Formats: sequence, structure tokens, C-alpha cells
Amino acid sequence: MNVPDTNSNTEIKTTDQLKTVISDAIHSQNITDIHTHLFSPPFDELLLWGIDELLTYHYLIAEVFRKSDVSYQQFWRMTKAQQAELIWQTLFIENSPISEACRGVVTTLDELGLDVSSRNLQDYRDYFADTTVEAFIDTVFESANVSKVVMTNDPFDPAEAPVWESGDTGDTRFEAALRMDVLINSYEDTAYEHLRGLGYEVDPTLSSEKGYKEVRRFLETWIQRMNPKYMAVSLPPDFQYPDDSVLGRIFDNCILPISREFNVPFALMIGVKRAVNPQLKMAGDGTGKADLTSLETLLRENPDNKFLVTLLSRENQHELCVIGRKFKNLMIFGCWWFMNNPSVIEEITRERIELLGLSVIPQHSDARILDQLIYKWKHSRQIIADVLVEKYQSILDVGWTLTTSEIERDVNNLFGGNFERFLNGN
Ligand code: FIX
Ligand code: ZN
Repeated sequence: MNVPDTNSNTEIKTTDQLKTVISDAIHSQNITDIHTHLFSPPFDELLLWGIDELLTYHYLIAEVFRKSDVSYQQFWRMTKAQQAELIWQTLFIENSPISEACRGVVTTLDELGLDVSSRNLQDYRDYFADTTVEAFIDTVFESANVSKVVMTNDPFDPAEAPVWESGDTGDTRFEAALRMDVLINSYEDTAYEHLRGLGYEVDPTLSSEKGYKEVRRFLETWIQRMNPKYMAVSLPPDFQYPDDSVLGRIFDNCILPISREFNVPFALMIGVKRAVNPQLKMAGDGTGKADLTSLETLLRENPDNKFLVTLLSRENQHELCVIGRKFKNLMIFGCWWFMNNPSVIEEITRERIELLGLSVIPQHSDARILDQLIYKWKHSRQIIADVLVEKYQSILDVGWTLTTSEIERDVNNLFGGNFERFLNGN
């Protein structure tokens, strides 16, 4: 941690001083990363790390098909190591790696102390072969200055179940989020049978008080088991609320009452069109602009519920900020997925701060591979710092005074304080 060259109560006088103070505050601030797809070590193979995982990230899989003649069938028949080699050769050697997902790999290798100018994939593989996952978690958390990450935990996933049943999720820096996609988006196809198999007396249409009570019982069990920071679901752009569909009934009769009763916010991630190109598997999801009237209704009709919201369409971001001004039960978070690119992060962060001040959670990483915490946070920190310099400078210019400790306070709220306060407040 760099020691700021100013006393914490000294007034900031110059632009250079402001830049140094913000940079120091942002880089020394440890982060609570509120949405990732990472797992603690007991989840074993669900915790992805290392160069081959980094290279086969689904963002890079989508990009490799644009530059290689490999067919979908050929690609999916390859081993992970072969896929990684194809992606390395195509996107890093035969083309320059300047897309955000490619650049992320380069930043990560560099931050790990590897020689990116060698372009030697075997050297990178050797580095990972020489470390243990526990040691690597420490390396990554330290490098990214992340203190906590929130996982995405699916109560319907048989791979997760044994760990939850054991009651020991290991490293406490990994916290839970109870993901409801299967329950909400696949009730009739998957969740219903699964619940019946576990002895819950639910019906296929989920339309009786008895069924609602059983789903609430299921949620209560998982809240007690996981102690989640929040419940979450990803939704398509055309999601409707209120609605007399399974979704609307689960919201009103199961999730919202449980969310209030246990003071566990509900996170909505809106705007994903799943399987736009199924040939790409996980890389095949797209985005669409949502009609946010449904979100407004949800917030207005459920004032005692807390909602965390992130949206996948750039076109929805300004409207979301305006909604944030109307509803204190909404906490806007992160630049999700296709929004997590420097130009868009900069635009959204500026827009949010202009409309909502410091009352947002500007970013989450969505890391799927442990190593990605390094680049996702390095890149985002830099952009958020630049936007803050501009905003603080504009009030300094007209005579407002600022101290280092005030800036540290604000940065602390953005990177963790706002989340804790939202979770713990009424
Ligand atoms: O639904 C989600 O949580 C998305 O973030 C993922 O499904 C997506 O695949 C992803 O990794 C985005 O960054
Ligand atoms: Zn995600």
C-alpha cells in the first residue's frame, strides 16, 4: 500500500495531489466483489484457475470463431488444452490481443510476474503447475486487493450439493449468493421434478398456497444452509411484472416474502437472451433492451423489499439511474458482462455518479476464473479513478475543499461500504 504524501486531514490543493490521493485510495482500498462465478476450494472442480481456463473463458471462445476456420463440432471435440492452444495461436499470435477479454489475459500474466513478451504458453503452464490452488488464491486476492468474493450458488446443482451438505465451505473469503435461475426460469422443466424428488409437495403449475408454502420452505432451508448475501436471478429483456405466470407467482408468493422475512435482498440481472446461438454453448448468450416499467412496478409495489439490479443493455443504463433516484429500495450494481468494457464502464460510471452521486456499487467482476480477479479489477479501478478525478476536480475548481480522508471514505463506500449498508439497513 502506498502511503499518501498528504496528511489525511490536509486539504487537497492541486490536480496532481488529487490524482495521487484518488489513485492511492482506490489502489489501497480492499474490495468486496459482489458477483462472481468463483468457488472456494471445497467445491473442487467448480473452482477454475490457471492459463488453460483463462484462455478458454467463454468471452474468448466467442472471439476465436470469428478469426479461425475451426467448426463448432471440431472445437467442442477438442480437449481443453487443445482449445486453449487454438485460442492462444489465433487470438494472441496470429492477431494482436487487444479486445478487452484478450487484453485481460495479458494484464493477468504480467501482474503475476510472467514475461508476456516471451509469448511462451508452456512457460505460463509451468508457472501454474508449480503452485497450489490455496497459494494461488492468496496471490490473486493480494494482487487484486480483493478481500471478499460472492459466489453464485445454485441449489439445484448436484456438484455443489455435497459441499453444502457437509456444512463446510472452507475459505470464508468466499460468500454465498442463492441463485434462483432454475427455480424461476425452469420451474416446469427442471425445478418442479427436483423439488418433488426432495419431498416438497409442489404441483407442476405452481398455483396453490400449498405449493407456495413448499417453495418458501425450500428457500428457507437454503438460506439457513448457505447464509447468502442475497438471492439472485438473471432475466430476459422481456420479463414482465406483475404477471400471472410461474415467474410472477414465485416472485409474489415465495421470493419477496422470504426476502423480507430474512432480510436477504433480491438481485435482478436483467437483459440476457439465453442461447441466441446455441452452437456456442455458454458463449452463445446475447443481450436485449428491457422495458423497465416492470422494474418500476416491482420497486413501487414492494417498498419493504430490497433489490440489487444490474442490466445488460447499454440503452437501459440511463433509465436505470433515473429509477434509482425514485426508489431507495434499489441498489444499482456493476457493469455486467457486455457492459464490462472500458468505454462502457467509463460512460456508465460517469452517468451513475452524475445522477446518483456515491450511492451505487460501481462494479463487480463476474470472474469465472480465479485469475480474472486480477485484470477485471485492475482495469475497472483505473477507469473509476479517472472518473472520480474529473468529478472531484469540478468541485475543487469552484472552491469546495476536500481532504484525503473524505476521499478515502467515499472510495470505501463505493467498493464495499454501500453493499454492507444496503444489506444491513432496514
Ligand atoms: O448470469 C450470469 O451471472 C452471467 O454473468 C453469466 O451467465 C455469464 O455467462 C457471464 O459469465 C458473464 O460475465
Ligand atoms: Zn454472472
